[in-house]
Amino acid sequence: MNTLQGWTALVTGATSGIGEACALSLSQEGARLILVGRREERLHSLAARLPTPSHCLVLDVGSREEVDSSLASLPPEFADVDVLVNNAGLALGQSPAHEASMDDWEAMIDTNCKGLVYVTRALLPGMVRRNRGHVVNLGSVAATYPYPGGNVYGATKAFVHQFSQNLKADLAGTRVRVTDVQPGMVETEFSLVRFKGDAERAGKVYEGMEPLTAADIADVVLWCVTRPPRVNINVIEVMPADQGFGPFNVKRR
Ligand code: NDP
Ligand code: 8X3
Repeated sequence: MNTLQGWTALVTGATSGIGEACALSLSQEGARLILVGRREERLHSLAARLPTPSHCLVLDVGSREEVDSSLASLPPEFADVDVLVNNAGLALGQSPAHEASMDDWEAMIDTNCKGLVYVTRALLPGMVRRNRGHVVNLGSVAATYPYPGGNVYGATKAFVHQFSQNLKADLAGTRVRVTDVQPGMVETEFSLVRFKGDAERAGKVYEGMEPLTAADIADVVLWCVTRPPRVNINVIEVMPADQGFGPFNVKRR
């Protein structure tokens, strides 16, 4: 199938996990790709595996200057972005709020909130002008369901949800669509990053259960993007069959 032939998609955080899987599936569907991330070698290695033309952008989405200058100087054949997958993001640590690191909190806010906003604001005017576009934001179940140590990470994903809904309000009547995809547990490098390279602790997160794969989420993203232009999927929440909800945390005396 080549339903996205003639489309250009930009995926942030394409060096790993969900972003890498989204880039692959969008390319397999015919889109040309702009691949964004900080690890240059991984971007080029992914580019070599894509069946369509691609352009690599080595940048930190949390740097407004880098985002603005790179996106303002895209090669002409990649300049009209139709699909933006705002995927770059991370959790750092899982300490209770009164013990958490302020540096970790700032890094999550800079990437998950500010980075997402910078990239969106840079690409949205072109989408509106061409009356064609789709912004897919990677939110999380953590936006809705709090858990111990989720604190600022959950709050950043709640920001992603509200920003997505408010974008939708501004874009009503245009053919620019907005979707907030909210995954539960997906086995990627997410937990390795969260626990700062502690592979044993990261592995325990998925022990004895079957997590989602990055490809499962890429499927969902592709499905949202390939609906008819009149259809906007506002929010989509996806969990592994093995994941459920915790009870209220009542401290009994
Ligand atoms: P990974 O750690 O595997 O991938 C994260 C990606 O984000 C990497 O490509 C990384 O690239 C990129 N990234 C991080 N910081 C920056 C930055 N400052 N600038 C540019 N790129 C950056 O995790 P996932 O694939 O799991 O995570 C992708 C998204 O999905 C995140 O937003 C995450 O919050 C969300 N999510 C993940 C879930 C999970 O269980 N895995 C569940 C729900 C949501 P590089 O380091 O090369 O810059
Ligand atoms: C990632 C899912 O439950 O680890 O967004 O916060 S969770």
